[in-house]
Amino acid sequence: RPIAYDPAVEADSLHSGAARVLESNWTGRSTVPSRGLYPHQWSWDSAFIAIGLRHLSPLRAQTELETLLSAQWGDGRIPHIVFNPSVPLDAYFPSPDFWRSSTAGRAAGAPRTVQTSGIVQPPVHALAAWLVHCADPGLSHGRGFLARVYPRLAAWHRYLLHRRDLGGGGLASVVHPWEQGMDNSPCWDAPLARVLPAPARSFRRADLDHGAPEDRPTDLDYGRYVRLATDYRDAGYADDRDRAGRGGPGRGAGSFAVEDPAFNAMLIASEHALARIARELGATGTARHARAERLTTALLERLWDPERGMFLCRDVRGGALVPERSVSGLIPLLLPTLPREITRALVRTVRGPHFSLGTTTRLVPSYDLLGEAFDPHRYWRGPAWFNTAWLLERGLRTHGERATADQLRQSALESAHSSGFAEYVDPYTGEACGTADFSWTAALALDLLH
Ligand code: 9YW
Repeated sequence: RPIAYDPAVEADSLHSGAARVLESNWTGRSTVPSRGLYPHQWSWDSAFIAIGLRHLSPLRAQTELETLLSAQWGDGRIPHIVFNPSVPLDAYFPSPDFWRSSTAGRAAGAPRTVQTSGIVQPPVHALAAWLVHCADPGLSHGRGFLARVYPRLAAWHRYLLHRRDLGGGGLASVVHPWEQGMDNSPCWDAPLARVLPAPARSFRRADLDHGAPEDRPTDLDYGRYVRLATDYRDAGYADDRDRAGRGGPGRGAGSFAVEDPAFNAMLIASEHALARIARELGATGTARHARAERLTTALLERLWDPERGMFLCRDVRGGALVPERSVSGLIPLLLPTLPREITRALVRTVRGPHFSLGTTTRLVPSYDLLGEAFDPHRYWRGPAWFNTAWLLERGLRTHGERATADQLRQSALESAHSSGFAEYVDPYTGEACGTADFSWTAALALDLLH
């Protein structure tokens, strides 16, 4: 049921509440997603956090991204977690002694002085860097912010476009559900079914110390996550395409490879942002815009489903599209140069019965309301998240869908506030799920407020 809300009265307290969350989750060089559940630095969290932090302190926002980029590997990958050495090993699983980045990742150029995971997360960083720059161009120029981050962001995109084109069609693949960021999305059920789960007794989940089991992925999911990560680590985190195909179903590194619409849309949006950064630094940026266009064409060719009116995931190992509707398939709305008939279809789908934005749902659910696997409380199998709301709001605005964008913005602000900056919410009621005082919820609410 919608909660009574007076925007004028609430804006102040929303602003100060969000600032308080970001202040208390700041560690000095970066921001943790949540003090209890996620006590390290996460890659795409930091990008979203920087986007909000720029309104409070452009310097802290720049530092957030610089800290993340200083943990970049020699092959260009930005790790999905940068570990804080002062946090006890058992506070989060998988911990640094599981990933063993500085030894197992040596051939891939893992840093020696900082411990990280060996997988990646969605490449929203160049977009974040550009937005952070725009918040205070004077400070940015003075500190040489863009000049310092540009080569690292370019290497990151090079890694994804060259080492991760596992399907050979020009798009980047993820090799683990954690890489795409929507850990237990029903889109992974079929591709993951090929993966032999690691025995439950071989690891200890720390997440259940903080989250309700019915809001979190299952033990069986975790067994498969652990197997995939272990195999990738034991293969030295190598992304060689031939090796990736060899393990065969159920065993060996490379049994999971998926082309995901949101991951690739963020890459494309970031490539456009890199073009702007290049121009700001005195280059033309033309080649980057052209590459973004080629990627947009590949996205349409490989992942668009005209019948469902949205993008789907491609299971690279199985060789087919995954017939599940996830919010991921709506996020390409973010792209400025999509053909008009595609954006129209996406807007119809967002408002239609599978996502029901503006009719029965307040925010966009992470998964198909009519899908068999839908669960309004279980993590990425139905609940609404604030980063996807932010991406969609931006997409709707980009394509002139002002009324729907305004509506989504208003609901996101209300839900962020009334849920205590929850990690995610029930898409129908806005009821808080997961952990409270979640950093990207606070940061993106702050950004939507401005
Ligand atoms: C986990 C930190 C991360 C997010 C992911 C989200 C979750 C980690 O938390 O994954 O232990 O489940 O799925 O997108 O970056 O906020």
